[in-house]
Amino acid sequence: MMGRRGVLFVFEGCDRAGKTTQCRMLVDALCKRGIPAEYMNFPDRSTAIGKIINDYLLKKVELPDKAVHLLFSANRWELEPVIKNKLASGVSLIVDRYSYSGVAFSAAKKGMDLKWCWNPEIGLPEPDAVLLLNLTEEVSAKRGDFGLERYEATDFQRKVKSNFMDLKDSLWKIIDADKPVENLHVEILDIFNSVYESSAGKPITVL
Ligand code: DGP
Ligand code: NA
Ligand code: NA
Repeated sequence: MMGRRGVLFVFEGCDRAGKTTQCRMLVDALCKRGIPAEYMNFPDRSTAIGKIINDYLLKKVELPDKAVHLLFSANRWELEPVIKNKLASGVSLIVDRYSYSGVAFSAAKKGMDLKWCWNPEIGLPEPDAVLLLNLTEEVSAKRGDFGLERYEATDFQRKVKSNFMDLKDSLWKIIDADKPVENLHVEILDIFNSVYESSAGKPITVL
C-alpha cells in the first residue's frame, strides 16, 4: 500500500523577512515528528543556470530583464522533475521562494508586467499553501541594512511587496513576521499541520 504524497509548502516575502530561518526550523520539526520533509530554495544557485543567476545577483554580469527572468523560471523547471518525484514519494517540500518571487521581483522592474512574467511559470507544480511572511516597512528597516545584492533596496522591495499583494489568492496566508522566531515557528507548524491533513488524497495540480 502506497503512503500519502508530500505537500508543497511555499514561503514568500521580501528580503529579510526570516523565510530561510523558518523553513529550516519547520523541516527540523517535521523530521523529528517522523514526517519526511526537505528544504528547497529558489533560486537554486548550485545548478548550471543557478550559477549564472548567482553572478547576476552579485552584479558580476549584466543581462536583459526578460532574459534573466526566463533563467529564474528555467531554474525552477530544472528542479520540476525532482519536485514531482519527491512529492509522489511522500516527501514534503518546504520551499524558500517560488514562482511568486519570480513574478514579484521581475515585474517590479520597468517595462515588465505581471502577466508576461507569469507565463513561463504555467505548468509548474502548484503549492498546497503559500505563506507570505510580512513585515511593515518600519520593521524591515529596523532589521538593519540590506546587503549588496541586486534588488536589495527599499524602493524596489516596496514594489515587490505590492506585487505580492496583487498575486495572492485563496491559497495564500499572510503572516505577520514581526514576532519572536519561536512564536512564528509555532504558528507556522500549526498551519502546516492543517494543510497536511486537508491535502491527503488530493492530487498534485499545476500552476
Ligand atoms: P535569496 O537567495 O532568497 O536571497 O534570493 C535571491 C534574490 O533573487 C532575492 O532578492 C529575490 C530574487 N529572486 C528570487 N527569485 C526570483 C525570480 O524568479 N526572478 C527575479 N527577478 N528575482 C528573483
Ligand atoms: Na537575498
Ligand atoms: Na533566502
